[in-house]
Formats: sequence, C-alpha cells, structure tokens
Amino acid sequence: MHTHEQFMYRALFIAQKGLPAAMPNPSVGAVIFHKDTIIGEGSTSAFGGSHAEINAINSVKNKELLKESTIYVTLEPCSHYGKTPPCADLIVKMQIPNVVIGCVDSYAEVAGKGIEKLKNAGVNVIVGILEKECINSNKRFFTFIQKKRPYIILKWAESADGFIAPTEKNDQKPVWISNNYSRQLTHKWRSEEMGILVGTKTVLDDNPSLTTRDFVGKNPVRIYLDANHKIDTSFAITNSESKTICLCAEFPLNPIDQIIYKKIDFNDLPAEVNRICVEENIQSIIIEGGSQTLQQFMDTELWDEARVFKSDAILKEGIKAVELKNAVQFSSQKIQNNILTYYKNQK
Ligand code: AOF
Ligand code: ZN
Repeated sequence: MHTHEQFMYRALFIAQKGLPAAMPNPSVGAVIFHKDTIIGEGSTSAFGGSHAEINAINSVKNKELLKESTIYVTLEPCSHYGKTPPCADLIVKMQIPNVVIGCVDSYAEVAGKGIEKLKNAGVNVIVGILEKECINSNKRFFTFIQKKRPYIILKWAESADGFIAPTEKNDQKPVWISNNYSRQLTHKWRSEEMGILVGTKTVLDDNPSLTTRDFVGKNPVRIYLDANHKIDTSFAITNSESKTICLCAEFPLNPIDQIIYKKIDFNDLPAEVNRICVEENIQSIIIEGGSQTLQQFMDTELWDEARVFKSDAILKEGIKAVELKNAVQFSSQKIQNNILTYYKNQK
C-alpha cells in the first residue's frame, strides 16, 4: 500500500526542478496517480510559464484516466487568472476526483480560494500532507509574502580560530577563497537567489564581480552599499554584466550609467534593505560580506540562514568572524569543505 506521504515526497522532489527559474513564482510539484501507476508528473515552468498542474495533466497520455485519479500537489492549486488560467478550474474540468495538497497558498489572490473552488465542485480534498516540508520547499516565496521581506542568507568563510579575513599587515590569502569547489558552490548559491548584497569595504578590498561565472546559472541582482560614493567605474560591480543597485545616503552628482540608485537611511540598514527588496520584487538575497554588514543583519534577527565555510587554517589575527545569535546548527559536512549551515531559531 502506498501512502499520501510517499506521493507528496515525490511531488516535492519534482518541485525542486522548477527552482530557481520559476522565481518569484513558487515552484510546485504535481504527481497524478491512477490505480497503481503514476500516469503524469510536472513542475512549475520558468517564470511566466505554465503551472505544475497543467504540465502534469499535459503529460498524461490517456486523459480519460484522469477521471479516476488522484493529483498530489505541494501547493494549493490557484484560483485566480494570473499569467495562466486557474489550476483549480482545470482540475474540475478534467474531472479529477481527488486532490491531495501539501500546503495552503498564502498569496492573497488564492489563500484558500483554490481549495474552496475544488470542494464546491465536489472534488475530495485533503490538505496538509508534509505541510512543513512543502512550505519549506518555497521558503523564499512564503517569507516574502508573509513577512514582507526577502529570505535572507548570510554567507561567509572563517578560519578555524574565527577570523573572516587576515589583517592588512598579515596579507596571507585565505585558503578557502582559492578553493575551486567552494568558489563553484558559491556561484551556484548566487544563482539560486534573486539578489546578492555586499558592503562598501568588501567592494573596495576584494573588487568582486558577484556573478555566477563558474556555474551555469542566472546572475542575481547585485546590491552594494555605498553611502558616500566611494565606488567608481574601476570596480567590477559597476560593469553591465547584471542589474546593479547602489544603496546610498544621497543621490550622486555623477551617476554611473547602468547603476540604479536608491536612497536609504543607513541607521536602519536591514529594514531599509528589506524595503528596497520589496520595492524591486527581490524575493531572496545572499549577503556575502563584509563582517560588519553581516553582523548588522545577524543582530537585528533579520536573517534566515547562515552558510559558513569553516577552514582548517589558523590566522591568529584578523577581522573577527560574525557572531552567531539565535542559531541552530543544521549540518556540518566535512566532505563539503566543512560547510556549516545554521537556521534562525524561530521564537
Ligand atoms: C499553482 N501552481 O505551479 C504555481 C502556483 O502569475 P501566475 O499566473 O503565474 O500566478 C502566480 C501565483 O500562482 C503565485 O503567486 C502563487 O500564488 C501561485 N503559484 N500555483 O496552482 C503552480 N507556481
Ligand atoms: Zn495554478
């Protein structure tokens, strides 16, 4: 006998394929089960494309079988006319008698109306199978809608003795930065988020491009802090490789062509960054330094995940690494260069 959980796990697995291309739309997985066979599957297409239910239904060869099937979906089928017609209507039209849903959609246009539509049409509906996992599979989407801020990932590398970088006089290059594996992984991580943010000092010291050049993936929107316009066109972050936003205290006298300038209050940095992200529809950001910027987010509790490369190197002195607060350690995988993942310990 199969359980609802087994099919929902499969739907969750399929849903992963849709990210990051579907963002800021959530990625959903749909599995259609008939008697003892899975007859159709689908995930959300790239942003603006079709929803998971349509893709799954389209993949079924014999549409007659739908009338005796169960469709498993990780998210409540939509009830609104967005870029596509409502999935709930399609399910009713195809006469699928059973719908098993992972979690309710918080998006105001849907928010239970999809379930209502199905029930009103006489469909059997079960809600809440692997609910936590389904919400987590679209953590960026749910954070953005429910908390009105982006999902925030803090990322840094630190030495075994807790330094984020050597001091200037001790100009030893940190070993993890030259490591191919960690660099590629960092670029993969960048491709998974809609935005990437760094402070002024990081741009001045490291001259980063903040692109995904070592991984096939989309460049996130670059956001850099530059209160007093110290960063000129000699820095890679100002090139035209991706959309770039400069957060400043006053608009510049000589703006750089391709940069979008946003005035913010630097006394309230995390809240201001969130405001700009909401304005620009940036659903998630990865913050890659420096330590001061990272610490400000950590201290105000406006963060969701911290990914820390822990090196074996001993630096003895340098810039102190970020102090973790309210964090639960999630994983320590030696095989992955000692990457530690923390999640905020929700109150
Ligand atoms: C579904 N199945 O696979 C996804 C859903 O602009 P649209 O038409 O693409 O609609 C976007 C909204 O639809 C999005 O905010 C979310 O509420 C829901 N996403 N719904 O039935 C899917 N991705
Ligand atoms: Zn839909």
